[in-house]
Amino acid sequence: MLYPRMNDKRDVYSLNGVWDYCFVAEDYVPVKKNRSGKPMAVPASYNDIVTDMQTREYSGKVLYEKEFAVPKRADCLYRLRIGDASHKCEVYLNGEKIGEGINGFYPVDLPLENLKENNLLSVLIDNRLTAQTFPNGRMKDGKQYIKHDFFNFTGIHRDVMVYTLPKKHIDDIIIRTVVDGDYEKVSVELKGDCGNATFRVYDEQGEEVVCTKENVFKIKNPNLWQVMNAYLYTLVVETDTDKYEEKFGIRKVEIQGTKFLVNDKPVYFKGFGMHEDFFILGRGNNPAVSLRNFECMKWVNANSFRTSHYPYSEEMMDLADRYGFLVIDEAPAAGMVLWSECFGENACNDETLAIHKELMRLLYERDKNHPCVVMVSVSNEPMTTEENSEKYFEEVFKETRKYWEVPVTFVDTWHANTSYAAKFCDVTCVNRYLGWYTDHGDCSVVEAQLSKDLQDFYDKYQKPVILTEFGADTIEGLHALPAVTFSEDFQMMYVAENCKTLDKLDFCIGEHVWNFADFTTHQTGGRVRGNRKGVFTKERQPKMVAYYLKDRWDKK
Ligand code: BDP
Repeated sequence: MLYPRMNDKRDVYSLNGVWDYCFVAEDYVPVKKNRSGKPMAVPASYNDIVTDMQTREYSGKVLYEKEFAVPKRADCLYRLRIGDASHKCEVYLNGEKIGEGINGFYPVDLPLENLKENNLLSVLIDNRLTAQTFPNGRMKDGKQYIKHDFFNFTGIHRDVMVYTLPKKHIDDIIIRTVVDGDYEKVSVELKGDCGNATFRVYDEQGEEVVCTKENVFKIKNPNLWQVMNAYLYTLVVETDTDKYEEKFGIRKVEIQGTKFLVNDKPVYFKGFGMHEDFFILGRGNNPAVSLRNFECMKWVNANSFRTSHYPYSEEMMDLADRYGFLVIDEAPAAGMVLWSECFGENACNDETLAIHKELMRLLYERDKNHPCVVMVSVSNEPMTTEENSEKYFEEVFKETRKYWEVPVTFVDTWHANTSYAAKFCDVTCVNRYLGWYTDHGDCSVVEAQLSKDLQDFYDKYQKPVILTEFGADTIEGLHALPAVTFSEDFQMMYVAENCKTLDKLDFCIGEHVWNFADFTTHQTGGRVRGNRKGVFTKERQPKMVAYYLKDRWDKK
């Protein structure tokens, strides 16, 4: 699956902007333009744009429509690309169904076969979460219940494009770099009707370093893609009829004992779990916000993040490649609680498993060429204390490893002896809120409890460990002596206490503070304008703890 890029063989037309949207009945079919639509921005969620609660928190079907026209050329094929419509969607062109998106957070890429002079594109979204959607949820009496701690943002969240392809074209490019003794082999696999292909590689100065007809070639004295010191080559593949340009980095990922090696050097993961979330935009992709996120992470001396709790935009992944961040690429499998059949339609079942497997494959299709992806997470905090989760995750891991060559994990909230799925992980990833959700306000419990928990995991599985979440809700500007919870003083003490403990555990290879920035959640008693565990505010300004981390991570 190639991202739409414009060149002398391919056109790209943006359909971003103002669309029409409205809520529709269960059996609605968009055979002709719906005249009751109101204006809505794309890409964006509608939830934080509207002013009434019923619209903000609506669960059901939502119709997005856009009229468009593109220059018609007889010599090419037209396709539609929606970066993400959350969650499931059906797509209609001029009243005819042309395909669907099985889940939010993934691109929908469909042929546009019967384009007219003027066209109507209708995207019928369903934002309801059940045990067969990702994330999981539950509908009861028309009401949405969810187990995860982030808002169910709805809308078309990423760019929408119409693009053209030559009739004989490259469908996909898979780039593999082999870093062995001499660090230099690159192999390119092409899919599609490619015929006679030429491969050219340009370095960052724009100098051509390779020009060949062979799909396996060497780069002399290559620059490796290094953590926070990325080096990206540009591969240009040209066939008789088509051309495509893809960036790649040369890097090797390996686990040796308790070490996670990138290009043979051990790395320590310093960074965050995050969310795609910003004022008014909701989950809408915005390059300025993404860049501010990266600049803040670089400033604080982070070197990595997890795409908690769903795949982030392709544009974010491109930026991570360019900055040199290590990314743990997470599937949208959050809130997975029920494997037991007694829960009937509320239980995860074979259908859930089939979709989960397909989402792991689609993640590979989308992200395979990104050097930043050094590990894949199949789920966040599933209820792996349920016996049936063992078989389920065995299959999900097996499927994921069919595609991905990088280490595979999931993020656990249970204990070494109670988690049925911990054994499948290449790296043990654990979330802990000791002194926050347990022993609230008492940082003195952290050291003993955290060391024991992590040591137990290590003793049992002998895998390196990352503390993938720890954090404390904090209201910026609130200070307290002694440090009580929600103050900046407490957050700093809390984070420092966890970090100090990790420094004593040599099997521990990383710390991801929860969260990079404050973010929107559903309304519950424990959340004041959402989750406030950000090291940065929602405006992307540092809280006091950011200065502690900046100093610590500079030295680490
Ligand atoms: C963890 C979840 C994360 C939440 C966090 C919290 O993985 O999504 O936001 O708790 O409660 O268990 O802050």
